[in-house]
Amino acid sequence: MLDKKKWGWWRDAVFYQVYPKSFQDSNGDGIGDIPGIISRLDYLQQLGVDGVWLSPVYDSPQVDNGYDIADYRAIWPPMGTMEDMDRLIAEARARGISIIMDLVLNHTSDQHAWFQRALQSRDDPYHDYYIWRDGTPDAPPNGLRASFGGSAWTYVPHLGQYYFHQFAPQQPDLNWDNPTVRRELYDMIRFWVDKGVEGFRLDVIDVIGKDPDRGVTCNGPKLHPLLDELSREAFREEGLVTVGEAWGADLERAKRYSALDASELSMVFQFQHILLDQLPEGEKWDMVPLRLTALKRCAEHWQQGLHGQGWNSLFLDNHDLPRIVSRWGDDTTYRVQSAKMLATMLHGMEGTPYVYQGEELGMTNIRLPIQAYADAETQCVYAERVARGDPPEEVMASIYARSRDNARTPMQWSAEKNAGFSQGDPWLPVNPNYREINVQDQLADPNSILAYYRSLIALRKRYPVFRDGTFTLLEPESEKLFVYTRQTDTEQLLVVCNFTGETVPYERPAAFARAERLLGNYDPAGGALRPYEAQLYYQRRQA
Ligand code: TEU
Ligand code: CA
Repeated sequence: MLDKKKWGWWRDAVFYQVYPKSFQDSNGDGIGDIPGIISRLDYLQQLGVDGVWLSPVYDSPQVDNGYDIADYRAIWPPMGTMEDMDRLIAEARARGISIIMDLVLNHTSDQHAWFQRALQSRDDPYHDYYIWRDGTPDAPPNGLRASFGGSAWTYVPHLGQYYFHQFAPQQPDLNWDNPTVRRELYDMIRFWVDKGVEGFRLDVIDVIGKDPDRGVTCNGPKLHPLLDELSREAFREEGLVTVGEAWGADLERAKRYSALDASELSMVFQFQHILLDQLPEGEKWDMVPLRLTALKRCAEHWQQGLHGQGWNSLFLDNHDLPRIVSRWGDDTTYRVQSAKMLATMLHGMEGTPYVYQGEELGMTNIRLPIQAYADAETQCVYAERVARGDPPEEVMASIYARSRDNARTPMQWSAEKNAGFSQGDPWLPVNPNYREINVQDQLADPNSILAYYRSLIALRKRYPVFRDGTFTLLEPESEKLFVYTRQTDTEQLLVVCNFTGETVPYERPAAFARAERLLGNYDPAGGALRPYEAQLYYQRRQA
């Protein structure tokens, strides 16, 4: 077990993201809940993870599945009670698992008591908790657009003012210029630390320093001063792990976020790799094929750039992204091989890996009729694009590939009713492939994707080179193979991945000719790599 009082313990950790609504329902209402998560802690312990990042469980009207918080200090009743939450923290800790809460600090729900007061009058002290501009109904302050479509400004007639929201109109942005707001948030964070929470994932943290009047949202001028204060006031508690979601992070910014003096955060989720298969000036719905050389260059940039200067997070999946096996692997013929290959590619790198629920099973994307998508973002893009004249089949093709609901279908525990997720009607359909893809079968199969993840996680803990080694890209020009080494003075690792469904000729470098094979998704053979083959080789170095 890791010593979580030691600064930097998270460099040896592997985290697992739970999306509570879809993880395990315990009472048949079709909604995953905290008692359900508790009942699956043994599973997570067996997998070997050190912490769980819990997507929001706070009280919420669920316009955005809990990323619209109505009360930061209460649990959404269908999710359970505060006693359940206390029990989850304790039961997890007893298994060496830290609970990492999701902090949504940029906005609240419009149902939050603060916003309800803010709506009452311009003179209410809570009014200034949010961002308001005077105006007339037909003239918003500027043309800023909200992330889920439409204007970022919503008019409130009885106040004669607009409020600002970067996401849905039901998610008004908090006014970070107001010191009282910041104090409230820091106190709230202490409330959870006192409960035994050991870290936080900070939702859209790179937009809190915004300057909406100048049209600036991401990476605003006040961002780093605010983060510095946040960290000083709320996080410098010994051992807390903090990971910021930062779509706008480049390498220089990430160095600052994850600086070794702990002045800001432990690490950030950056998305440069995730943005590679969309049109540079477009949205995620505007898809282009992934070029492997671009992915490799991106990995090299981050691996070498943060080495010794900051810290990477490593992820391919989360609750906002399509399933990686459907995206960059092959979710039909080579599903098992390609899921293991993608995991090998990622877990061989320097940084803290995050496994998103179901990724360890090779869960895939889903196709639903448009009415069945629960996600607000999906509904918005459909309405907007069909209205502007895009053929509906084209819009649906993008949704099948990119909708956030791909990641949110219920966890597939078994071949039983509703995949063992719920006795009732699941809030979002279960992927019909649960009879072939589920935990129960994979636990019984030593060659399963699940077993492979367990091995990868265990290997990271056995060999320091996974944490410390320098990264060198080999075969940089290949559009088929992703090959790299990690090296320290005493150890070296070779990671070999075939990103195609073809057999590709390949010889290991001489330096690894006698290396030990740690793990792979095929029995080793010489001279070529089979479809989606991945191998990990290890060797001690002579001094
Ligand atoms: O996501 C941030 C965000 O910008 C997303 O809208 C993202 O761009 C989109 O999902 C990609 O298609 C965070 C949360 O992770 C997300 O679930 C929330 O909806 C959002 O913030 C608002 O809180
Ligand atoms: Ca339930």
